[in-house]
Amino acid sequence: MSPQVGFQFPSPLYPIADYDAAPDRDVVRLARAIVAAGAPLLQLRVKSLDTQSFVAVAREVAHICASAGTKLVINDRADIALLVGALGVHLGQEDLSPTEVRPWFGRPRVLGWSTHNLQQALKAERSGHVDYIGVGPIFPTRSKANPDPVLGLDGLRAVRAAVRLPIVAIGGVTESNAEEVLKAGADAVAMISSIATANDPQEFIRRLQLRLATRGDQQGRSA
Ligand code: TZP
Ligand code: MG
Repeated sequence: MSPQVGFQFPSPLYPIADYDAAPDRDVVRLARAIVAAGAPLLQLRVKSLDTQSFVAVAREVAHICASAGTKLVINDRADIALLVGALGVHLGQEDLSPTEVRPWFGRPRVLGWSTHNLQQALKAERSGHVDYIGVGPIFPTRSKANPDPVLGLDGLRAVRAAVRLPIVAIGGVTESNAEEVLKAGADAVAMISSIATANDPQEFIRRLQLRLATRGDQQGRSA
């Protein structure tokens, strides 16, 4: 099946509000800061709550996103994404597969799939059900339990050369390396701990969005 074209990341920064990484586990507050910074897209990642509590948090975050026009993606759970009216779901390799989810998670809803090597990325593209892929971990990370082997920038370049789907790079991406990751072919960079541990997450995101959005101009000027 030919790759789906259509989805594009609205910003080179894809912030993830992670329940376990959030200060005091106040992921709603963290999401509010991300939205207040003007992020057009936000992923909510909750690994350690029961389903009812996850839904309650997701409803709150969905409300905050809706009031600001921020698009919301729910990690792992397409059912919760549907329930709270989120735009999309981000699935991992151990979750329900895109083939299982897409029939009831219809377009224009967005389906992202985490991939950790070239074979998985090619499979995502061939499936025809995936709107974007996560690729990582690019660098070592502590935000994921049992992470797959680090891909490095060369691994990212190899995936970029092989697939047309939009790529969000994840794993160990920080303010200092984000630009080189984008240069290596990612369309966006996802961050968990850099955002959650920032002194002022709202100010951090505002600054980083500006820096990443103008990086083309800067490269042009220095060339
Ligand atoms: N998938 C691959 S690495 C990762 C996920 C969810 C965690 C990224 O977190 P951080 O803190 O930005 O390295
Ligand atoms: Mg998952």
